[in-house]
Amino acid sequence: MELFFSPLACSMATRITLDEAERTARFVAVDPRTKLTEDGDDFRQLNPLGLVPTLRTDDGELLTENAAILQYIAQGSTLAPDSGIAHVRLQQWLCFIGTELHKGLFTPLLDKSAAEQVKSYAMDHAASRLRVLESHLSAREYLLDRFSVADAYLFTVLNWAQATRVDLRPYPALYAYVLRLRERPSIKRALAVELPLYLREKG
Ligand SMILES: N[C@@H](CCC(=O)N[C@@H](CS)C(=O)NCC(=O)O)C(=O)O
Repeated sequence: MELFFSPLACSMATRITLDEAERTARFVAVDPRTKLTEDGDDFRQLNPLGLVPTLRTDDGELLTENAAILQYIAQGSTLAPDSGIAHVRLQQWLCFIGTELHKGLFTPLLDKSAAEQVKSYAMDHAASRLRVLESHLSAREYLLDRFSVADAYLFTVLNWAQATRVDLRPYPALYAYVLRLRERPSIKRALAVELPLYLREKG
């Protein structure tokens, strides 16, 4: 498998999941500005949107979209329940993270070209979304009954808060969740690899 990623981007959830599932892949960095891979190839030839994560499977299939890639890697493991209500809850959380948090909140806040009005519109919806998580996590350790790919994705997205005006401290259960997951070995290893790459890329 080959994972096309950019440091600390949403593709970090895939790195965490590969580690949790004890699966290996070749990691190929994509420069988000030039859209060139570290091999010097034009990433848009693989994914016309130029978005990470993109995964090339051992069978040569090209997969895009976090929710699909995470579940592909976690197939057959407890990281992604594939039947019953737990499967439906997993879809619920992956959709919530991908739409309400990733694209709805953090993408405009992190986009240097987004106008202030766009950022403040996104912020208008932040508290209600974060309260949903606060309420859910105040009674549980993970989004589902045990660590799943949804936690890998949620951690990755909430990790961006420190680069934005989103403050997680008024949400004690959510804040504790992030601090707890930061100590999880797979997440520690992912951050140890990707943070230096991110800092180098930022110059
Ligand atoms: N819908 C896609 C979104 C992926 C996405 O937004 N990736 C970001 C990094 S977190 C990206 O590659 N951004 C580069 C760009 O917008 O040019 C998914 O869920 O995988």
